[in-house]
Amino acid sequence: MIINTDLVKKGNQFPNQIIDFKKDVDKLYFTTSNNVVLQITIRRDSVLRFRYTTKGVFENDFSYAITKHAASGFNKLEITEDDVYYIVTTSKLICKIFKENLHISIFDAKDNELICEDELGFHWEESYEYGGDIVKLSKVSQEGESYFGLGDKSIPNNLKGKRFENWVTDSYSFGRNTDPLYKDIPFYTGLHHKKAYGIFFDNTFRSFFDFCQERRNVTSFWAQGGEMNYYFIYGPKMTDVVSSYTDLTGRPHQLPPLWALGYHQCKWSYYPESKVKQVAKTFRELKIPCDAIYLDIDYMDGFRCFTWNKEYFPNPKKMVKELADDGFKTIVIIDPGIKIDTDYPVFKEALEKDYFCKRADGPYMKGKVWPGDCYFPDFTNPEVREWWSNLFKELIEDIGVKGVWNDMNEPAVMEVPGKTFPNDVRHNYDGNYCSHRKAHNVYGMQMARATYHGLKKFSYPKRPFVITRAAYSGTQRYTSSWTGDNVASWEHLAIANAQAQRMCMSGFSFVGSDIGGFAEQPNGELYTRWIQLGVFHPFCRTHSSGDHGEQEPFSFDTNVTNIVRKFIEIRYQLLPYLYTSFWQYANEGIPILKSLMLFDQEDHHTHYRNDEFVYGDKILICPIIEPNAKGRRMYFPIGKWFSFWDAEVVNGGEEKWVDADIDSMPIYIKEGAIIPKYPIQQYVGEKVIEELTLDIYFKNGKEKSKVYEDASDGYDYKKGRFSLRNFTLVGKEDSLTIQQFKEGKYITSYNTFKIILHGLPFKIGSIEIDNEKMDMAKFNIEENSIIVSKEFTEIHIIGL
Ligand code: MIG
Repeated sequence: MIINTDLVKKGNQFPNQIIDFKKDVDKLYFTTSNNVVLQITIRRDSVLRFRYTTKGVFENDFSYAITKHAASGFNKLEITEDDVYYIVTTSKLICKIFKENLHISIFDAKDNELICEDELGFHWEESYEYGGDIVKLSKVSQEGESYFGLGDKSIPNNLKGKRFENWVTDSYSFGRNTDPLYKDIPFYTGLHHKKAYGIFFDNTFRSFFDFCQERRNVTSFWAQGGEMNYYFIYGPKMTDVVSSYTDLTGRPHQLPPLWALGYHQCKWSYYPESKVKQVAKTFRELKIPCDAIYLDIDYMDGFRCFTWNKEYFPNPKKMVKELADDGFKTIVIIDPGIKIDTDYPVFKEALEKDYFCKRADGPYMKGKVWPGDCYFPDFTNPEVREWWSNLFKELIEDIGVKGVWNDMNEPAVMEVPGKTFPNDVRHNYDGNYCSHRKAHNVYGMQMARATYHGLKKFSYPKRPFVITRAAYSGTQRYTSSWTGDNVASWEHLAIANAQAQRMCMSGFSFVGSDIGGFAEQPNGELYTRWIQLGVFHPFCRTHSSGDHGEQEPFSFDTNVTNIVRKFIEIRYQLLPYLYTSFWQYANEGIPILKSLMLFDQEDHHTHYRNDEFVYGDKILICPIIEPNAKGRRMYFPIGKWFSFWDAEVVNGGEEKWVDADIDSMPIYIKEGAIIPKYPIQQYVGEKVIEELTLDIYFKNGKEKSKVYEDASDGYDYKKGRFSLRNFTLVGKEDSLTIQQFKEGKYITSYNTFKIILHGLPFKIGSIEIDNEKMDMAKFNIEENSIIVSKEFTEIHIIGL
């Protein structure tokens, strides 16, 4: 008898030829002679799911990423075969499965063009250490293909030529190319021959993506365990790819309260109470709009979650109320680590109820974080999540806190290799018991989810607000996010721009960076330039570690304060515009920031642009990201653009120099746009909006704009109490027509619009509003404006 005790490493294994095919409603099963099964699910005509097992049977099908609200259903499904392939045809796609080796090729059903094809296709290595497989897949990179997405990677837009790792990590003071970072969003978009498709690799193990780095014409992805399980999402428009991806992984369950789109001020840490109040007061004295102020870890008693340091904050309820009276919402931090302290009720209860994570052999997962030695709730256990959500009752209902900030939820552990839990820690994973290898990347997401449910419950009838650092695909349903511990440097300003754009194209739009930088200290110029970018990010918050001095809009010289105020005021004026973009994102998954290739993928120049982006769908932004700049070169997408500052017109389709001294930045409005504006407020709700300004930019042609409004908070909008104004502008050489079509039952507080006309190529002879001639004496010549009823259906402006 030969006894071989050495491991036989077989290396990569591959599927053999297909020997069996079965169809079960929307699922197709292809079995190979070596017992590999490929399951293809037809989710929609443009969305196919591919799932492989090497054991003949599939594991329980469970995903934290896929929402139960995802659409399904298709118009066409036809399956044919010839000697070489099985051919699956929907109304959008043709998918060929090679009988010989299970390789996949996918074509556009309209013109038969090749979109995506396997190179080695699915293959695997057995995982001798942990059981199961290391699952791998490689695809051919098509000619001229570019790659985008993948979450918060700190590099310029196109991912081609690079390799990435997904393992949610506390990356203090990360830099360009630091990988991995705080989030795992294993979703990318490929773009070639003007067509875009997406791949979402829904596998929570440590995963890797290689975009033509290892081999020039090959893109591959693999994970250290779990299933090869990915969704192929066809566009061909990149916005449709992102939108379908968010249909699968979800969109925010409700709009944020409007105040959450205001300006937020944060620091590690504002304490004691007198300091918090002084900061708040200074905002009001200097008339710098601000809606939220944050309490970092020092508000707690010995860093115990759900407690207060009574020396610094003797009466939190009173303080929170006084801040609220002045328009400030208080947001507090909550970390996952629960201090080991038998006199601490949260600890005691979790211990009694067996809610803490344990190591493989039984001991608790003990780790050092801010409170000292801690245990950590297993947020992948639904019962733990429910318990956790209830812990927010007092903070929200009683004390009046309006938002919660989840930090350190990678989870971060101090003074250990890897800065997180060891691999052997056990998790419930909603009944799919597993080790930390599988649960790590979703731990933070499940914590944020539990926090969100608590806030949703106790903030009712108002909307919840949560912010998280760690995330996996789907986290956008519950919470906003920031990009973690960046640095006050010019390079980081550029990184913040890249990360926010990348998060948006990865389905997660409610994001922003620590404005000014978390570590180290910006000078006034850097802070100013960062604010200029930050006010055009969906989430807008200054935050700093505080080790290096003050970082508020008024911590620099008065010139900085004045410019910063001016830009925060622009954010507040544009709130209805941002809110409309958010509504489009929450409804249709349309990214709030559109990198230029998302805005116009047909124009190949856009594929290589990084700095410029479109805010919403009408405002082109290009931040100044270098010191001492008096302007910069930027690319204008095809079409005409009006300067926000003086309505000067620029013809797009090329790169141009733009002046932008420190008090300015390049902001351009798309021709034909109708931009809604509110008056400047010091906080949302400070004023009753008595008039809505509509800035109208001429276009020779047609353009549509929308304005969405509702009660700014609460859930009435879900019952139809919203106001959606659909505007259609049609400009000709000697006339301009604006039509309004209104939907929804919400009645806005204002009764009139102030319409300001920009760039009319003709002199106005007469104006008709709903077929009645307007008295031209009412035309404000200085401002080029008219006041009209908000109920108008058509304005007709006729040239002389
Ligand atoms: O170990 O709570 O990213 O925003 O101010 C640092 C203190 C913990 C990291 C967060 C940062 C926060 C800080 N936290």
